[in-house]
This record gives sequence, structure tokens and C-alpha cells, in this order.
Amino acid sequence: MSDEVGFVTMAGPKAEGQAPTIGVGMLGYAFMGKAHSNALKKLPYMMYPPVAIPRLVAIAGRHKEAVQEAAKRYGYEKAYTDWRKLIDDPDVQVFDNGGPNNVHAEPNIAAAKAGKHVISEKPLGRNAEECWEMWQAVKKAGVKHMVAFNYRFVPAVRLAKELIDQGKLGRIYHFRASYLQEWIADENFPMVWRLDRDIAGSGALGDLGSHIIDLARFLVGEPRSVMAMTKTFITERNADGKREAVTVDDAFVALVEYDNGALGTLEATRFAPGRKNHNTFEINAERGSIRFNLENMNYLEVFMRDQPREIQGFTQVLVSESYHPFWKNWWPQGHIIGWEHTFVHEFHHFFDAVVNNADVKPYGADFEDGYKNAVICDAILQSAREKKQVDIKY
Ligand code: SOE
Repeated sequence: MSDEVGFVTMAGPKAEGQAPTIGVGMLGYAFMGKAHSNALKKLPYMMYPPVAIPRLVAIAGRHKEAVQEAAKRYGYEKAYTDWRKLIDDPDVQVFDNGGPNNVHAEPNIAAAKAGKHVISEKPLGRNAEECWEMWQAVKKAGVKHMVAFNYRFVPAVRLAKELIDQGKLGRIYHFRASYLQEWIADENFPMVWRLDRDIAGSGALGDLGSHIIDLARFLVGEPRSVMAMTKTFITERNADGKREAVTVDDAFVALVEYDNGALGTLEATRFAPGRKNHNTFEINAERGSIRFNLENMNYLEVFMRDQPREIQGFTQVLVSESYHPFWKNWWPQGHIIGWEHTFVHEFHHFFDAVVNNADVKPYGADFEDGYKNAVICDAILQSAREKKQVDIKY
């Protein structure tokens, strides 16, 4: 190719100082396999210049045809039906676990022991015991570790975190969060893995509640105690023509007191017709309030008490300015982004930790956060079972 002015050199050997390549091994090719693969491919040219260039080395999944199709669709070099072979692959430096909750512990521990950095979908495990084992394994192995609580990487949520950390809101009185979906309200919806305690660990609590518990810890601080109830509205569903028992919660509601004195509520359900992915929180504090709704994820609603009283009211801040979190990577103001882009942010954060030995905390959740999340989930289930207030003990 001529190097005369006017010709652009085609992508060729790595330019001097170009970001290192990181080999990724993905476990799972369903919803999270798709969301993670999409983010890995978008990252190098959108989080530009990238901190690392993901190489889609391998994807693993149980069904040979499906995993081969996924490898072709997303551009993975290899496809495995045995995750152990993926973890043993010397080209894999980062193990990405997007499998069901019962396939988090063994592979994550094996990956850590093999010296791979590990990013794992939430909830980290089915209970605190499993999560403790994973946390100890990654610490012992000295690898980087992260739990994909992707809602920490919504620009509006990061802005809320910055306002709180800068003291702009003052003392927090309330954190009120609910995560509402509707997809199993129909009694004809069949049994799926998220409704089986042996696979999922819990229902709406671990799947949706873990997100708002993580946001509570990220934005407000550590819960001190919980008082909760859970409910399973439909106790059995069709499974290949048979009736199978639903062994998890369909919904939970919890009263929470925090170490810093804040008081709040957490609830999650999949029986809220009309609520598609309605992850919302509101913080009421000394100097004002903020409210977030994932279904309107580019906005942060803000009320500051120091506004002139004749024009007081909640402001809908469109979080899309160049000076807003993550926005220098995207578009001019107002050209909003979506749910998928939170995964681009979180992988960029994780690869920065891997390449530059940076900390995953405080902006990312690591396996310690995944463990503490599970302790809180277990306490909510214990409170509901024993009908009493339960203190949080890590
Ligand atoms: C299903 O409830 C689900 O996909 C959760 O598993 C995700 O964590 C949440 O972000 C969207 O809903």
C-alpha cells in the first residue's frame, strides 16, 4: 500500500503504543452471552483509544450446534461444549461467566486457579457460602475479579454517585428502590431455570433484587438490618407437559436500615403488568432528592432545596453532555444511549483493571461485593422465613 499522502494505511501490524490484546473466553451464549459479546466487539472503537483490544478467543455452551452458531455469529475463534477446555485454553486471559447461577462457582474457581481474570454475571452465586468460596479463590489466585452489576455503569447512575460523593446531597435519609417486571405474571408461562432454586438460588430476589441491593451499597452504604417478606404467587408451572413446583420467590419486599442511619425499602417482582424492566430508585437527602428509572435511563430527576422557591420542582436532567460520565466516548448532547452500552462501560473498566493493575472498586463491583450482596439476600430470605428482623453480618 502506497504511503503517499492521501492513502490511509489499512489495519495492519500493531501500531506503536497500540493497546494490548486480551483473550476472552465466554461461558454462555444466551441473553448475557449476546450482551457481553456485543459489548466486547463495540469496545475497541467506542471506548477509543481502547485500554485493551478484546480477542474473542472462545465461547462455551452445552449444545454443540448452538455454541458453534454463537461462535460464528459473534466471531469467536473456537467453540467448546466443555467449559474446562475453555479455561485450559492458553489464549484465554479473561474468563467471562454468563452462565446460569448454578454454573458460576465451579468455573469461576477453576478459572481463578488457572490464573485467569474473572468477570461473572450477577448474582455471583446462589447463596453467601458459594460466593465466599469464589471470593477466597480469586483473592488467593491474585487475579482481577468483577461481578457484572452493569447498572453502576449507567451515566445517570454514575452522576448520582458523583453528586453523593461530592456532598451535593448531604446526609441521606431514604433509599427507596423497586425493580419491577411482568414476564411471568401469566400462569401459562412455563418453568424456566430462573424459577428453580437449585439452579437460580432465589427468584426475583437474586435476579432483580441483587441489582438494587448493589445500587444501595454503591450509592448509600452498608445495610445494618432487614425485615422482609417473600411470596410465590404461582406455585407450579408446566414443564414439558408435566407440572413442576416453583421453588423460588416471585416477589420480595424488605425494610432496610443502613449503617449511616438511612432508612429505606427494597422490592422486586415479576408480577407487575406493564412494568417491562422498571428498575427505579429514589434518594431523599438533606439538600434534595434524586430519582432514576431504567426505562428512561438517560434522565436523572433532581430536586435541590436551594432552588428559588417560586420555581422549585424536580428537574429532568438529560445526562448526555460531554462533561457527564462516559459521554466523551459517545455522541453530541441529546443523542442518547441504551442498556447495551452499560456493558461496554463495565468491560472497559474491567480491562483497565487487568491491563493497568487498577482497582475494580469503588466504581465496579468485585467478588467481595458479590459476597456481601449474597449475605444481604440470604438475610432477606431468613427474615421472611423466621418473620423477624435480621442483622447483616459479613
Ligand atoms: C431477567 O430478569 C433480567 O434479564 C435479569 O437477569 C437482568 O439482570 C436484568 O438486567 C434484566 O432482567
